[in-house]
Amino acid sequence: DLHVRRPFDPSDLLLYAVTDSRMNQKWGRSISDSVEGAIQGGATIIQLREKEIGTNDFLEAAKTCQQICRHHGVPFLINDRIDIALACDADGIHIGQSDMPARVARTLLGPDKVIGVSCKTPQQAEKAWIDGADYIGCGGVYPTNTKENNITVGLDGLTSVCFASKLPVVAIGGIGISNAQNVLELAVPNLKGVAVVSAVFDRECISSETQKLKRVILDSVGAV
Ligand code: TZP
Ligand code: MG
Repeated sequence: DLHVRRPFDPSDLLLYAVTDSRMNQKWGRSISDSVEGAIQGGATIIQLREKEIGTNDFLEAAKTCQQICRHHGVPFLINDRIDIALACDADGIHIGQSDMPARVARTLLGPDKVIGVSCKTPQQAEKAWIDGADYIGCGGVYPTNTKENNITVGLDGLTSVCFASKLPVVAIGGIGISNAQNVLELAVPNLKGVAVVSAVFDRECISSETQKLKRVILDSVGAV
């Protein structure tokens, strides 16, 4: 049954697509069309990241995306908003260092939901591990225009975050077709994939861009 939730697997982090409504507006498409496109192109997990809409619109978008993702058997996470994740029965959340601590989020969400935490340092990674997170998002690896005032950690910072815990790590920030291989050929065992916004959503055809990126990722992972 396609609609049954399956447990989170670290390999789900391989091609992690993070939505951005500004890019959907720019290209004149709906959130559901863009999420469908990313999944058709081979995205392995979707995060709904909405920084500029009200709670009700966020919830409606979340319910729609959750249905699409569950239909395709792709895990669906909500950025920041535990209340919205619970309300739409998302598979989990992704939180940053200034959001609620993962330990508290775990108490609210229970053992079965996925919790991802953004980390830039080994100390933050260790804390995420102790707090009961399921994975770490590490970045910005490269400079990006998608997130303002985001300090980059580079490949060295990414490597030290990976070494700080046993949690699976997904790299984010300025990653796309041209440099995904540089990230993945670090060949650190718990580095499980790349997370992208503009490389898939700020493109004319989301599904074909996602597909091209997936090819690069699979070739890079296969080569190490
Ligand atoms: N967190 C760290 S960098 C970033 C986030 C959400 C934005 C990544 O966007 P892009 O377009 O893939 O560089
Ligand atoms: Mg946040």
